Amino acid sequence: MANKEVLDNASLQRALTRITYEIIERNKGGEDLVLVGIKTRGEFLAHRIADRLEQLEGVRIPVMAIDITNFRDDIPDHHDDLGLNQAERLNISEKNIVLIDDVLFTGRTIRAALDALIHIGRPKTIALAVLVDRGHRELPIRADFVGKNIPTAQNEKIKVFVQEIDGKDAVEIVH
Ligand code: 3GP
Ligand code: 5GP
Ligand code: MG
Repeated sequence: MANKEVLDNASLQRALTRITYEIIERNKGGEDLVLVGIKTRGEFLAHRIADRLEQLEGVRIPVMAIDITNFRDDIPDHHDDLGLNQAERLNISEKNIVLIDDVLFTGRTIRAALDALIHIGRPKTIALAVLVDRGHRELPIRADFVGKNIPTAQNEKIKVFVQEIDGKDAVEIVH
């Protein structure tokens, strides 16, 4: 099984910076913006984008992390538990949410995340940012901001490395 690097450290940084500019452009300075990172790696990417937003715009955008495992429709016995205590639940009503995940594949995770968000409030808008879109959607879901489109075969896997847990920033395709 050979791994091929598709984003190295520098290109991953550039992709996150570009997504940040696109989010700023869409949200005019970031008013009422909340970033929601999907655990595990989406949470770290959300914090990276928040840091860039602060550097570029001088505003600190709130970040919330959600664990949508319990909301997935393809997991038996799923139940509505976001893995958040009350203090970790931000007020998302009337906010512009950008959902952030590492890899977009079938779209089921995002469907579950939309369900989870609407369970806790009524956002004004929800957009989606992903580092990698690997194709193979099973639902009518698309990303508004994409780091890199990587067409994959069903049996290929994308490996996302983030410094915080993997010791490096990179994306590899596993054949
Ligand atoms: P995460 O960090 O976003 O939770 O290597 C672990 C990561 O790879 C996890 O992502 C895990 O969900 C993800 N992963 C790799 N291949 C697959 C896959 O085919 N399906 C799902 N659901 N997750 C995968
Ligand atoms: P989906 O629900 O769209 O099928 O998959 C999206 C979620 O599953 C993402 O949060 C991601 O963690 C995980 N996932 C699906 N396929 C892959 C993959 O090839 N690589 C990685 N790293 N994660 C994947
Ligand atoms: Mg993920």
